[in-house]
Amino acid sequence: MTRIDIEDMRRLLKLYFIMGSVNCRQSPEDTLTAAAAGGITLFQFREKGPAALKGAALLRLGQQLRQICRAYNIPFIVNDDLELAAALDADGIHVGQDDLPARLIREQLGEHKIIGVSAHNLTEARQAIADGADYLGVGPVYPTSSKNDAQAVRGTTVIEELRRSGLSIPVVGIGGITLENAPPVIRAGADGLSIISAIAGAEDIHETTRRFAQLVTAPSS
Ligand code: 3NM
Repeated sequence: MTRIDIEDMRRLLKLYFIMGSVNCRQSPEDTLTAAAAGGITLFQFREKGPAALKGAALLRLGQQLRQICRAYNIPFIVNDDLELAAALDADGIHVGQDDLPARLIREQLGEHKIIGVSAHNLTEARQAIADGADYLGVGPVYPTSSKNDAQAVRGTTVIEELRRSGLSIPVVGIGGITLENAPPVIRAGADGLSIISAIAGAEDIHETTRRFAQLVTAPSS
């Protein structure tokens, strides 16, 4: 099998929901089901932090979330953990700058899995592309409380810089994105929005997701 088509990747990034059990107000299964029904296009299982599940409980939750994604035909990405990604037969993996380099992951996983890389500047973006990344997560665009070790807030400048430099790789903006502040992220050249708390922490997850989905498909965004 071959690498994911670049335009298919762009479409999948439109509304990229990321979540682990620590991000949820209700059960993770109900949270993901509501977001899936509301129109997310891609999901990342990101079980991080001191209260993160481990071992059998981690695997069990991963299997349940994987099932929900299958039912809604939403590709399932695992954050950072190659072993877990293999155990869950994930569609891809997302890595940060401190994780295994994308080049090694590509060697291990082969061509047909999606590989995403977090990039915070042009140098990291170019390296990730050379290493075989299918998409970049660029952030934090706005202040976030969902990532303890987040880098300095950069607004939309890095996304703009990337596009000005002629890099056409699919890009998703991440960090503090809400319904109110999302439009500039798309205008800057991102293909989509990556969101944890504005969806996982919403009072009405289905309705909030539906509004995000409208925003990323609206011709004026
Ligand atoms: N990565 P929220 S910011 C997982 O800058 C993650 O690379 C970031 O969560 C980066 O939507 C972030 O709740 C957290 O702000 C995004």
